[in-house]
Amino acid sequence: MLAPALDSQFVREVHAGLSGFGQKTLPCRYLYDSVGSALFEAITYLSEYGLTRADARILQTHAAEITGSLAGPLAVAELGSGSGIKTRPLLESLCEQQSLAYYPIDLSATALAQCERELEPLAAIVPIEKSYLEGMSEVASRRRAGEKLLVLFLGSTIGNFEPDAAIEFLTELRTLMEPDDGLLLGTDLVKPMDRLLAAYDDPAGVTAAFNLNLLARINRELGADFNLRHFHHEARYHSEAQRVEMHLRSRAHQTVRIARAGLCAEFGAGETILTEVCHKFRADQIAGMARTAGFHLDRQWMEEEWGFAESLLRV
Ligand code: AVI
Repeated sequence: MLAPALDSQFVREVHAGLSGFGQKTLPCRYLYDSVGSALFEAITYLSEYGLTRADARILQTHAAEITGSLAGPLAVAELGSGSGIKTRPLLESLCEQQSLAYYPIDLSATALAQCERELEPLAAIVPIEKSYLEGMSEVASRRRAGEKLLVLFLGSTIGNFEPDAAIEFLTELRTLMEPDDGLLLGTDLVKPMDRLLAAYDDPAGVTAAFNLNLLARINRELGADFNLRHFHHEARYHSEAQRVEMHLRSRAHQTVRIARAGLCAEFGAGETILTEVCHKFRADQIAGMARTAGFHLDRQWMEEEWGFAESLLRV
């Protein structure tokens, strides 16, 4: 049985990730509290991090083609809407053809409010403050007979899943969709290691601050006493796994007390906490991943300058 202190999922996951032997880990979704979300937004403006701009360029340039194959009554659901800025060209193109229902799904009420402000006149916006799959169940229950659904999963967030979990997630998503529905999936492509390492360890230290804020969040919310100066940010690239890993490396042997988790976590000098995995894809792998999850690849748009793909998958 869990001790009474382990009463929230955050507490339980921090406890599980930082106790015991082996690689310490923390789930990457906890990077995004209000400070972390603001720091992530800042990352998207860094010259070293071209991912978000490449994603937006594809949507801007190819909006009409992307939406052209989706005639008929349509609803759009977006997983992790963020501010909604990137989505604007797609909605603009779609609302020229018809009136539109748009369901942004996000755990952050702040992001949903911002998204509503950004996109309000373009569509009937129904914000859903839930996890992606819970939100999608709600969308499935609200859709009208004969209405097709376009699901947007942009920004290469799929790359932050472990490969098996990505397939499992896409498979579950597919069960909430109907024949002829579309999934627009954004994926960052494999590129030279020096570019990737600069993107995840920028010289201004914004990504370092984003990563270290996770420890600050545990201090704030769980009464821990992490000294942030005793850890440093590290980005590693594993070419075989095609992924960047973000770690927090302990500068010395130390013990950290996490009051609400009832835990004293010990860190050896040089020991790391794995906080995020960011997979990079080759075009053929995207089609394979789609097939395994029960989709087929209908069309694909590439951005060559940074190296990003937008794929329209069909159920
Ligand atoms: C949200 N996600 C797609 C980002 C990425 O590139 O994997 C998160 C990120 N982590 C550090 N920089 C950006």
